[in-house]
Amino acid sequence: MDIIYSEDHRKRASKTELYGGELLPPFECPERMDFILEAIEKTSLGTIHSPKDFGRDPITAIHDEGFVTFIETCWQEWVAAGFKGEAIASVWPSRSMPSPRIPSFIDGKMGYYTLASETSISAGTAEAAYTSAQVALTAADAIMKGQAQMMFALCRPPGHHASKDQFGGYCFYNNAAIAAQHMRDQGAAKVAILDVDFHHGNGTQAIFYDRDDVLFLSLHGDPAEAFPYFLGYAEETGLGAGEGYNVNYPMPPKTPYSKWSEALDDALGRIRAFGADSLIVSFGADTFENDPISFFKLTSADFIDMGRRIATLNLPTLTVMEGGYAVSEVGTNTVNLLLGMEGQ
Ligand code: SP5
Ligand code: ZN
Repeated sequence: MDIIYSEDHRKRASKTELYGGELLPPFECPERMDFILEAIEKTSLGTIHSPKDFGRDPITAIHDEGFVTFIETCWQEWVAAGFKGEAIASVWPSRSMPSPRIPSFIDGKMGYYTLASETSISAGTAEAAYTSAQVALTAADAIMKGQAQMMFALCRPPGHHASKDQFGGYCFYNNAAIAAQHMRDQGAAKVAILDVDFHHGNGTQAIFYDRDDVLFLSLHGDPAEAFPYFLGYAEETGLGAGEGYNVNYPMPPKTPYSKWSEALDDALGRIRAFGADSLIVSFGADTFENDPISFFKLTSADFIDMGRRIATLNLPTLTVMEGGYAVSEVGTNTVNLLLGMEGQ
């Protein structure tokens, strides 16, 4: 399976994550890619290619124009305001002040466009996020041109928490959603997005919630106990034309693969019943038992089986990298999934 990857992700090198009231080095760091590249090099998985540039239009096909402009200009405005740290939101249009207005001052704009304040914006974030979307688009495009049945988009920063007009959860542009829309525009009638990152893919769910042409399924830590807390419950099944096209599998702490894979099998059955003609896997290695911020109990070997089961769908498949944090196994586990998909 060929891989699309760009060194531009290193431009996203934020120094701070708001975690438990402290500003710590971010879990979502450039070294994650080094672990994955190192593991890929040890296999004969495929060739690594640089992304093409599809421009800004496929990004604004999913994201609000004002939001994209905000991502592009946030850091400059933050610095110009005289702030010394990285850009972090501190006030929101919350339940008791639900204003639809977009403030003109950057501190207010931050609140409008942020969904979770653990994620700081810093120099180079916009450029890295732009290229990450191009990585997903390039891989999707190769599949749609029939150049490959399976592709791996080694995206960083990740994307599945980013909604139409909000960033957070380490995500800025929703790479999987952007790729899904590109597939639709290139002739795929029905696209399924299977999100197996530990966290619920709230951004992807929200983006496609009222649509019946993109089926979204997510296996994740129960939002009552895990980020993003405010979306990802089983009763969220879609809206309007999208009713029945959103499927959530929240699972409790310590869920082992024996339980997790029952949900996977159910999801695969629904993808078959939907009649998807292409599949996007939002893949996070943070379901691993030793992930520093998650609570499932998958082992490295489980990722091989996961890949094998997904491959039984026999669909053109784009795997998009989402989360999975700085333990060296993030490389092994990612490669295991891909090898499993290839039937190895
Ligand atoms: C792409 C992705 O995986 N984003 C995840 C964003 C999670 N950010 C919030 C992390 C808070 C973790 N709290 C866990 C407590 C562990 N003891
Ligand atoms: Zn995650």
